[in-house]
Amino acid sequence: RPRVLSGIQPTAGSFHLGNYLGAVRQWVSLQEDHDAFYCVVDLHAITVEQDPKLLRQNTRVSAAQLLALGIDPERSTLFVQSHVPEHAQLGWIMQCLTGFGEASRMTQFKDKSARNESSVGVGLFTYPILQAADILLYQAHYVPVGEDQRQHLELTRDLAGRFNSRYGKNFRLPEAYIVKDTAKIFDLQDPTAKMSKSVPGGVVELLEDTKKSAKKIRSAVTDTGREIIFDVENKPGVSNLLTIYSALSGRSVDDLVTAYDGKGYGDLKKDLGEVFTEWVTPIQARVAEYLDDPAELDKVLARGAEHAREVASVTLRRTYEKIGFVAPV
Ligand code: AQP
Repeated sequence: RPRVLSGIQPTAGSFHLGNYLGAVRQWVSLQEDHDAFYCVVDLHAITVEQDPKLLRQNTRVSAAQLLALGIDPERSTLFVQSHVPEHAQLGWIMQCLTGFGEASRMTQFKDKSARNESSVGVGLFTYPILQAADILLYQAHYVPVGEDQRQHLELTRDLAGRFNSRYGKNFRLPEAYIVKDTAKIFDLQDPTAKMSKSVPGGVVELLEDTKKSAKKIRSAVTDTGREIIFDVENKPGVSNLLTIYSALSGRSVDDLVTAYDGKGYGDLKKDLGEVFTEWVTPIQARVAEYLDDPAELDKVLARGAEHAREVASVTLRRTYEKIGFVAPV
């Protein structure tokens, strides 16, 4: 079975709709017929300052959300990145292979560092290189992510190719797995920008009070005119709502456009609020159940890490050998 790997940061506690529709939804469907590895990337989280207590809590909350959203630990390997030290170890090797100029071209770093001018650490800069190590350790065929990660995936492929040509074939070149319709979910207040936890306001969080989400959806910025049609250029706000509605309800965008013919933006938003609430309420309940038993949750994660290490350690050992490190006796 082809292998997939992906990760999600535990920084905010709650995932948002962009994380779910852009990535986690695909994780759930891919586990059916792939050898899937999914991790909560806590090493990535500390590229910006974290409160230790909150980080610990949010890591468990993230794992609980993945389980509640449908990741089955019997079928997928679910683990916490810091439980598998090979990530940091291969991360160093990948850093030594990366050009400074090459890393400087990453647009996510440029955006994030522009927003946090006072506290930009080197870790934020090298983040995509650690991400490359995350992927290459497992020899993943596919990496299910949102559109914002495409450039990082290209870097991963470049680094893998460079290593292979310098030291001999060692890494599989992974492909981004990006589902076009939901590749980029937009902010409800600014439908030309991606929904992102660092720009709160138009972000729908899975774990917030559903009344709050419904209100955010009701007050989403829509476009001039009155017609409910899918037209990303001219009607980015309405198109974004239709994308979300379609993904959550399973109805096609065309079907929705027909159903809302002659109705107003207000109707669409009110109904989408209800669709979201109905979808997320049982998920919230399941998250609470998983968090009620953190010892059991930790056990699931420990089992995942054990399996992940079996795979990761083989790649790391081979990589050390190719580089010329003397193996310990
Ligand atoms: N708006 C989005 N649309 C589609 N996919 C998205 N992803 C994130 N935002 C959107 C995808 O979610 C996965 C997990 O992402 P992450 O752990 O890197 O989270 P993030 O990038 O920190 O999430 P944010 O909200 O985008 O945070 P900031 O503001 O820090 O960048 C990834 O596959 C990502 O593509």
